[in-house]
Amino acid sequence: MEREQTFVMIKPDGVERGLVGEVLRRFEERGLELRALKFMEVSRALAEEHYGVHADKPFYPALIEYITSGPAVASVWEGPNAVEAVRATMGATNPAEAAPGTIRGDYCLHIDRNLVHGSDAPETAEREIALFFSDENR
Ligand code: IDP
Ligand code: MG
Repeated sequence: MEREQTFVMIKPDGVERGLVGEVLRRFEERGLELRALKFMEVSRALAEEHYGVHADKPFYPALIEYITSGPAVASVWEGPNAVEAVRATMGATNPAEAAPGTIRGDYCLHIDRNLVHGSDAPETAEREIALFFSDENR
């Protein structure tokens, strides 16, 4: 299986609730390797760029408010099939439907506060890593 990298963000609710260590621990225990880690405020411009594909969705304005509502933690993880491994460890987008044992299934219940973001494909991961770890967003 090919090694790849993926981008993970612990969203502001995860930081606010003191779940940063728990979320990082789950990815580490899964065997993924931490390659970059940063505590940061996500600017409105960065949030809009990151979630650009959702710009025409009804939840978009609330999503931008959510992601910019407090500090977040950005990270890069590497391993075999890392994109899918992270998505499976996070659980379904809607926490109400996420399986117990997943991060979302264990720690949240509402789709508008789902704790964590993980890239959905290797190409997306490349774009998101470049975006969050570019010089101007350091
Ligand atoms: P993902 O985070 O699992 O990749 P996406 O469909 O890409 O899910 O949606 C991005 C984010 O937008 C979700 O993680 C969630 O925070 C938010 N979101 C998605 N769908 C809804 C919705 O129906 N209501 C409110 N927020 C939503
Ligand atoms: Mg997505």
